[in-house]
Amino acid sequence: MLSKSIENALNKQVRIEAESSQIYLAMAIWAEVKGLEGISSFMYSQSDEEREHMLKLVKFINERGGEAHISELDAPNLKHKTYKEMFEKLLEHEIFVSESINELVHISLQEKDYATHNFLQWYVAEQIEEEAVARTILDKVKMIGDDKGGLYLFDRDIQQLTVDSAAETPE
Ligand code: OFO
Repeated sequence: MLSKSIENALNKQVRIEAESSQIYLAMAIWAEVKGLEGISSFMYSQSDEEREHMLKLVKFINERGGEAHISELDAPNLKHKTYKEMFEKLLEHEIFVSESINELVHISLQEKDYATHNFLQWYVAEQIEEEAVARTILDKVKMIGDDKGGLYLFDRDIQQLTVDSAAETPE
């Protein structure tokens, strides 16, 4: 059985995952209307993943005697000056999510809720992976700079990254 404070903290994370999904959906749209098809499909699949992260939390809360709460979401920022700026925001956002997960891990230990602590390890590992992907992408984006040919190839290659990560998405 979840304590009220753990239930509230997990529900805060439900909202963060839902907002992450919205943020990446907005990024997918930004890229799609600019004809950056690869980047856009990468963002669509990131958005789907975040929804899965949210659902995993929802199920856990409900299974442990709590009740998942779906709250109102803030509208994501739709303006990015460049695709580089967009990927910088993606990394920044993932770092924010990691900090939030770390805080949850901390609370679960404080309350000696080892089941929740154990459940959260999946998110800890996932965040390491997501931050690493975001950093690798950003390094490539920085390397490309203003080179249009580089952007063309990057947009093509990132599509492959989407296919690869979808193949290994955990349930
Ligand atoms: Fe990428 O944030 Fe979910 O966990």
